[in-house]
Amino acid sequence: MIKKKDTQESSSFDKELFKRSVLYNVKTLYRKTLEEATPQQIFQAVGYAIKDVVIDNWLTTHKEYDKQDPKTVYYLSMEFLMGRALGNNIINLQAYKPVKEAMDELGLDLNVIEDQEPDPALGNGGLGRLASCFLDSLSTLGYAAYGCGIRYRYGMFKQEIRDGYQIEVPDNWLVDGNPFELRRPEYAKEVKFGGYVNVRIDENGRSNFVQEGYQSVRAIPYDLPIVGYGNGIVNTLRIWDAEAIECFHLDSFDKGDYQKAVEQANLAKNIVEVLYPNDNHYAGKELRLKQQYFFISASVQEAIAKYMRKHDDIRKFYEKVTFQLNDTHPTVAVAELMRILMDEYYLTWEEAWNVTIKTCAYTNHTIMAEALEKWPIELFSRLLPRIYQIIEEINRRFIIKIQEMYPGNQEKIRKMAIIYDGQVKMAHLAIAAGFSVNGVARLHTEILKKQELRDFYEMMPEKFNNKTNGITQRRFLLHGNPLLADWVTAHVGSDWITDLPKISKLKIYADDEKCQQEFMNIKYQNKVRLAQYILEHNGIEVDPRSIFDVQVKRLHEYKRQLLNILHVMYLYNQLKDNPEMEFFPRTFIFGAKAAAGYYNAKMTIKLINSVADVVNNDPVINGRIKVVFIENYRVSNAELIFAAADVSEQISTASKEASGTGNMKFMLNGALTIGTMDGANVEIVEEVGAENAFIFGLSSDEVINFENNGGYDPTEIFNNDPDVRRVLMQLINGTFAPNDPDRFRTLYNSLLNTISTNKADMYFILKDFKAYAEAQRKVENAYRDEKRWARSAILNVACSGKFTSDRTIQEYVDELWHLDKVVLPKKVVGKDKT
Ligand code: TH1
Repeated sequence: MIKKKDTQESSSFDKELFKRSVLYNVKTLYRKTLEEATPQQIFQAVGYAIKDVVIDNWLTTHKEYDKQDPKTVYYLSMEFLMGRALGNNIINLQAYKPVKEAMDELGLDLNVIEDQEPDPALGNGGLGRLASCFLDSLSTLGYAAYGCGIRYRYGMFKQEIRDGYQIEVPDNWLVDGNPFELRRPEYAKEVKFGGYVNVRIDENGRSNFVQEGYQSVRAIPYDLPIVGYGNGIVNTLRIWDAEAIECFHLDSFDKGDYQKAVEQANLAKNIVEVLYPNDNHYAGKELRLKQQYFFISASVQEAIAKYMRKHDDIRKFYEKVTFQLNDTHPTVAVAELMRILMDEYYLTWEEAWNVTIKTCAYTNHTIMAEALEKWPIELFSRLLPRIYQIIEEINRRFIIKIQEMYPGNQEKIRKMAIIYDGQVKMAHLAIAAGFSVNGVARLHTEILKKQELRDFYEMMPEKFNNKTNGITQRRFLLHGNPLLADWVTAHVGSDWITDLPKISKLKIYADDEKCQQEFMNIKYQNKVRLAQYILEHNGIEVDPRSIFDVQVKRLHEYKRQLLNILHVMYLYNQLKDNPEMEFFPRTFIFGAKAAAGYYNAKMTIKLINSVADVVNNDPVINGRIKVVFIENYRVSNAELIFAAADVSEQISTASKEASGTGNMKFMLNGALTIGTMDGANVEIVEEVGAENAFIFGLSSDEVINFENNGGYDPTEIFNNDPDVRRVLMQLINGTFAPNDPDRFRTLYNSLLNTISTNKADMYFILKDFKAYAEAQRKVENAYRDEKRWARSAILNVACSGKFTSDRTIQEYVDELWHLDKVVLPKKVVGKDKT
């Protein structure tokens, strides 16, 4: 094995001090020796020891920010899907080797300790994980940034599979305490809900809008350190907890109102209780709007207070601050900023508007209609009366602008107004008030401009831009796949860790047979590691020599897990008919959480598990097809899964997946993509070449065309294609549900029945089926040629440079945020440049 260069490790890390720190923590936290401590207690002790190291850098960073006063981005997001912090912090401190040695010397296994940490899962999927990758990149690139979000008591639910069905179990991630967080009660903020708006004359004789008769909660910030890689920079993820206000500011009329006090206490308890487990879907719940305003009001108040500690002219706020809105969920920030500027700093409307439109920018992550946030006026104005008033005025002025541009055009107002048809449309507000509207992949941005947001683009083309998503190679290669990381470093040096495009130097090794063998051997070892995990968690034995074909992502109809499992059923039928046919053994691996109330998604999970039961145990199949559903897919097991994948399933209905980011993680780990020309797949194929991927199916234009003309007729395919017909009939004839043949009727209906769903096969599964099966045949043939496969896989790694979130963040900085780069004084920077 080639020896790894040691340039990735810090020379400044004091191993002996660290060991003493761990022992001391075990003693003072638990009154125990190392031998007596439980694994969880040892994790806590190690966590606190790491935090100790981080804290020094955190302090220095903020001292330096104070001195240099750099412009700061506030990344406002309802979701941060952070994943475990311990291993990541150690990696970014460049201390993995000494910490591992320290643990070895104490008789501890660092992997086992890392496994004790609960995944902080304060997000659903791609949107929340993107926010977390962005924070990693911001720190690593040396930009001043805050992530602002909610400290949900319960994050994304834990998924258990019982009898093949998903069961949701509460994720009490804070039970054992979080060693990395810092409670900051000195920065608490009051957030007000309800009541009514009054005009008051203040002591200076100015008339002023005030909210009265409200209920309020206290927002308490908890800070989590975001450690930059090897540069000593530590930014902050600030997540807000809610506490009841014990002495409330009620009017004299309400004093002693016991009922109100109880309601106020309940409000505080409920508001941060749980993350809504809906990905790409808007449910319109009142509590969700409360959550949004809660963390936005607290974050905006704090951003302004922090600015005013150093500056005196609030009119220049935008010179030092940008608010990036992660989808429309934080869009009330626009009105909250206006409110504070006018009601608390006495700016005129025009002055406040000038600040607001230069501060706020909006990222769109989806064109799915069901994800659009539209709040009923009644609910919105009752909960946020002053905010609603301000939005009404923004709307009034926006409509005037529309009329100036399109005189007499009522249609434009109907389509573009912020308030219309009894609803407040958050996307329209974000577009009207932001200086930027960006999509998250080139194709997605083009669809926004040409279709979804066409009217807005025509009116304000200068606001629209693309920022193709990215991922952090530090978590998804350096931490998640140490074997491949070391191999890459041995061949091209360690620059890729902070400069991913350098990984392209691997290209020259793609045709080198020795390198191909080494690469395939590493992939094999990672497959053995995952096979072990599957055996432990599923009790299923899988063959690491089979093709590992993986689809892991949220369960959603547009992502088409159903297409994947229908194809497995089709392969099963083929092998049953013709047991002697040539067939390369394949393991189909799924991992996905379904929103708790999403029936078709949950039944798809049941179907996958039912097919698994039949196929895995059929002697005719004899292990040549295995189907595995990995329970509780989350960031920590994702790292194992990407490392072990041969085939990456990215098979969304073209136009529906705005970007995807899992696709990039697979590529970075040397899996080949089978996918549609959707989202960032387009750019992945552009980088790696179509010959190193398996592209199939309708294009986004074709899909949109069908949709604009009332869909297509799947019955024709059903009638004319016996293979498809057989698979569909198996959904309703008990093949996979002998005791309840009707179990999958709803899935069958979603594909064929125009009566119950109005539109059949809205996601073009039957339309794309044949092309998918053909692409899968090509996958199998390609895999038989091991050298060719290895070459393609190495090229996927080598061409993944574009998809680092470092590149994405640099584009945001250069084109939108214009942040100042911060450099720390030499002594705190841990990086050993030898
Ligand atoms: C996802 C998109 O579906 C995905 O394509 C993209 O890569 C990712 O965002 C990051 O940009 C979205 N997640 C959500 C979650 C909610 C609402 C809308 C979207 S879009 C709750």
